[in-house]
Amino acid sequence: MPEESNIHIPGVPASEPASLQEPTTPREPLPPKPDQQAPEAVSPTGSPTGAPATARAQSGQYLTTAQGLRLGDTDHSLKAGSRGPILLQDHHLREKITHFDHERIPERVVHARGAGAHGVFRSYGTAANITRAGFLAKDVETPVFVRFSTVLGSRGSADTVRDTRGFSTKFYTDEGTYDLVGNNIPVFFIQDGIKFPDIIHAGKPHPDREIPQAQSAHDTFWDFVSLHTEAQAHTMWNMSDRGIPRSYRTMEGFGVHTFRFINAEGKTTLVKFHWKPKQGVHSLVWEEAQIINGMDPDFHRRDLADAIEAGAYPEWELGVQTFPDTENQMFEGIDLLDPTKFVPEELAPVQPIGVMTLNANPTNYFAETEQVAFHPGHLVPGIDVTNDPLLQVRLFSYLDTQISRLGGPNFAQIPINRPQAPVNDMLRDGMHQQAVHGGAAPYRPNSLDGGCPFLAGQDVGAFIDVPEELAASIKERKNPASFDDHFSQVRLFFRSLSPVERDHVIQAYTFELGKCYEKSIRERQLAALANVDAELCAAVAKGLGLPAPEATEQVPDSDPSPALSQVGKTWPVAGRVVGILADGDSDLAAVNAARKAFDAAGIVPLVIAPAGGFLGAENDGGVPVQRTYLTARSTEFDAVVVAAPAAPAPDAAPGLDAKAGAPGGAADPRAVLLLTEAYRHAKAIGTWDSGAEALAAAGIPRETPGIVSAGDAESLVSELTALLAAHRVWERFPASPARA
Ligand code: HDD
Repeated sequence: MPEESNIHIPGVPASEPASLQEPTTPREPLPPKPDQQAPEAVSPTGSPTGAPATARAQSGQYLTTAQGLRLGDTDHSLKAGSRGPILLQDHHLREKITHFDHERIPERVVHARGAGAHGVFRSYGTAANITRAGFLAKDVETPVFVRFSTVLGSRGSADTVRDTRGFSTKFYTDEGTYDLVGNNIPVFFIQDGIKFPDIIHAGKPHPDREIPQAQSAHDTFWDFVSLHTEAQAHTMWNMSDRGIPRSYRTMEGFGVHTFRFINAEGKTTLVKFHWKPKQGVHSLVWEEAQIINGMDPDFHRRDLADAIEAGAYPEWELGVQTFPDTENQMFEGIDLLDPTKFVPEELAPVQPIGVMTLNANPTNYFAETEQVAFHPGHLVPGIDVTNDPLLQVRLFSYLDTQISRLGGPNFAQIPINRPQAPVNDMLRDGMHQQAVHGGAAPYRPNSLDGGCPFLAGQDVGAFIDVPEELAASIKERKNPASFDDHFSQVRLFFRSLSPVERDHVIQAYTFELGKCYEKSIRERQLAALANVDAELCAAVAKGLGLPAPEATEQVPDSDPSPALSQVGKTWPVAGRVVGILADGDSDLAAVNAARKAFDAAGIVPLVIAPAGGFLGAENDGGVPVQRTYLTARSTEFDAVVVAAPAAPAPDAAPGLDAKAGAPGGAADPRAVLLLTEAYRHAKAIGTWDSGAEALAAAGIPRETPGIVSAGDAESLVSELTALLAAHRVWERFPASPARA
């Protein structure tokens, strides 16, 4: 937790507002109203009476129908004779099959694939001088539910595709539910929400064959992006390593739009939200991402659930960049209402205001992760929206989509969506109504129900819309001129990256455009890249075998933002995974010493051997095997230790049935593949002397960066730990072939 501090608003003297708002006393959340509580443990889930809500739904003593009728047979339909036709009167059969037929609901039109987790947000209180949101007062703890997602793919698509990631957080505050529905990229494709169907139709699979799934590497996407230059900013972030995060746990999150904070005195401040992962910011490399999509399409989902189950709770600090709420809402020449622009951290530092810990996996994917309904219009007193035209359209779209996705207007009554503040609405009836509302007068004003419920004032926590003065204007379909610059920040982003990250961007554009069939689309996108950076354009053009066009726009240069690069920093190593290649001939005492040392550093060591079970004697110094050559792939590990002698015979060609590590035998090609991939993906590799031959078999020179060799396990682990902190051995990446 940082030192407690007041949030500083650039351009506003520190003495204003005059006094720090005293932190409010931590409060117990109010108990939900009876009709807003979690469902009874018994009837909807089938659990025994009195069982906790998390009890297994299947743990009741007898199988029943939905009406509670005990059943004696659920395996045989009622037939006219054992070989005869099935009878219509079989009410159990009809109930069972009918319910099954309706088990699916429409998947989200975007962000269909996701993973969720429960947690808690603890506020530092540092923003209490600029917002009166109760959950941002000092030391207030608020339950949260977070859903991470990809944008383009269907619900069953793979996790590690190149795409934007959603980062949605539901804060169950005692002043009402607040949703922060953001992404892992701080800029968006479009400036006005009216174009959202266009960008999504372009990104989704082609309507004729419905391919490709969860990909932007196809003609319709690049057709739109190349014709629509305001999308270049977001696309550049997608083509960078940010488009392929290592884990949901290692992603930053952004609110994207500028929001408005309102403090107790009614003073407003513009803010941009940032989530900073305490685990560090890491990405995959493209080949790794592609391999994982085949080996483990649930990679991100599994990683999040496993970490939480193991007690390695992921944490993010929430921070804000703050800006004076001026009439033109510009900051350092950047229009704060333009969602295709970000504000470099060097110009407006991110000031921490709280920390979120995800500490529980959902009990039921459908009930929680699938049915959770986010909406940027779920606001609390102290936080309001701005006139960003993208946000304005979102305020319509999210409520609307839940009605078709969740089957009606009562989705707020679904357990995961229930507020944890008292609800006293006058919304009535509708599909799937769960409440039994008493009283006779669901309208205002009324005298029959004693005039209840009453309207609240600001003093008792009412949401009051900011009385924003609007400039005299004419009704028109038009953007302000300040939205016209579509290239300077794209250039700023590209030029802020390290050379190796720029190479990755070049390779990504070359890959994606290489998958487009229409030459005119490739040429048009190259024309856009020419306005971003001549070197980038030339390198991609070379890879595509096309001439590099000249720039057509005068694009202003700006200072680079070093904060945008993921290279050159070090991060915590806890939770990183190291594979130890070993076999029966390995020095098992050393392997066990290495496992212990990794464990002490919070790193997860997994032993990979030719077969499962134990290396050596189970109860006498043996080593348990977690992965076999058949089940392991390099992509699961952040570093590899070679503890197997794996001496290849000089003249033996590796064969699939070769026994790894057999003295004088050929190295197993799967072990060799694991090492070559780990090497190619710039991962640290450690050996004992005995592992040197395995490296040689994989063609890995020992005298290259990130290959460490040590006599004892402890020094090896300490050297590898230092390398892991930098995430990869960056200098090992070759320059892009397109640039060479
Ligand atoms: Fe959106 C879902 C993020 C622009 C319309 N959006 C959705 C989700 C995230 C975002 C993270 C998944 C929520 C979940 O996990 O359930 N969307 C964004 C961001 C945007 C953005 C950061 C721009 C800054 N979205 C945007 C626009 C529109 C939508 C401009 C419509 C005009 N988004 C939707 C939606 C979804 C959605 C159709 C699909 C499922 C849902 O809302 O609940 O309404």
